[in-house]
Amino acid sequence: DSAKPSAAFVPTKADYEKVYNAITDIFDKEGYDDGSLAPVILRLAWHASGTYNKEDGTGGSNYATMRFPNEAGHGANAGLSVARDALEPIKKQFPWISYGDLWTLAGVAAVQETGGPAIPWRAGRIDGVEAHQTPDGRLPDAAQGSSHIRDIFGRMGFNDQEMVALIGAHALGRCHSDRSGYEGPWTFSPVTFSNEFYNLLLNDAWQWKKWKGPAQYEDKKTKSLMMLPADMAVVQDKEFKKWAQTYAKDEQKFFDDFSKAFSTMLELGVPKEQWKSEPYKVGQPEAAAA
Ligand code: DDH
Repeated sequence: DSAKPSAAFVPTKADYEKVYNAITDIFDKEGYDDGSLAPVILRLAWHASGTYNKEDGTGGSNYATMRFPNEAGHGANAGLSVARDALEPIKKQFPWISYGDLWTLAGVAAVQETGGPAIPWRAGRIDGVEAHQTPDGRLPDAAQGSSHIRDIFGRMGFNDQEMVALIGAHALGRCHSDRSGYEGPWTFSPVTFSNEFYNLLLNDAWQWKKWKGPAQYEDKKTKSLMMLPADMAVVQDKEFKKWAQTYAKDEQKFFDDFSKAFSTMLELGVPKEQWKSEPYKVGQPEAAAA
């Protein structure tokens, strides 16, 4: 049999670099929050991936099931249409990329372009059908504490260290009263990826915010920063606190551990045979990618 050349377009790393560049072009948005869509786009990548259940292999980024009304309507996903809609023109421009690959690559870009570590990533997710949607309740509830966090992230296969590293993403972005009900940013620089979340959590004085909204903390000094009950659990739990102290002291260690855990998170639920290559670094200078 003579092998017929396939007519299908086979994207290379250079093609994903083009998608990456198109994504970074939409981040800056004057008048929106703190001037960038990067935080809400990171949240989309995480919520698309964090539904994974290691017991039965369901959920995760493979099928991009948040495209469907049922999962899009889960309480935890409130507000993420902002991120999905912002990425839609890029899907139109590069119709060959799957939604799962697009959303996770956009999460990589959000971390990297706000000054965070390089996140190894690879292509291979496919678009699924409505039946692939996961039931509500797989993402964490901000009102709860460490045992809930261990249940949720343990179900994805993560250990204490990885959980604490992943939650450090709250250096970025803010809460919106019309989305989650909570309000305000975690840090003074919500469009810079850093270890500030741990520093503030450990070193600032926190008190319950007096307001009609859901129970959340505010910093005593300026009353302009916030922590969720689930964030506070990171210093209330002895095992978690050890890692928060490590990451507050050593930003490079946080970056290294976040990169590993987040890269793993973005791959949850994707069958091995679907991957098109080993993970690589997109959007990084060649020297760093080598
Ligand atoms: Fe988160 N997060 N998150 N989070 N998250 C919210 C916003 C953002 C929890 C609750 C909330 C992670 C873990 C947890 C980001 C990234 C990550 C909001 C506010 C709530 C509530 C939503 C709104 O009102 O707009 C809880 C609970 C947990 C937990 O671990 C127990 C993780 C692991 C990540 C990650 O990226 C790896 C980001 C970024 C935002 C800011 C979004 C924005 O629009 O700004």
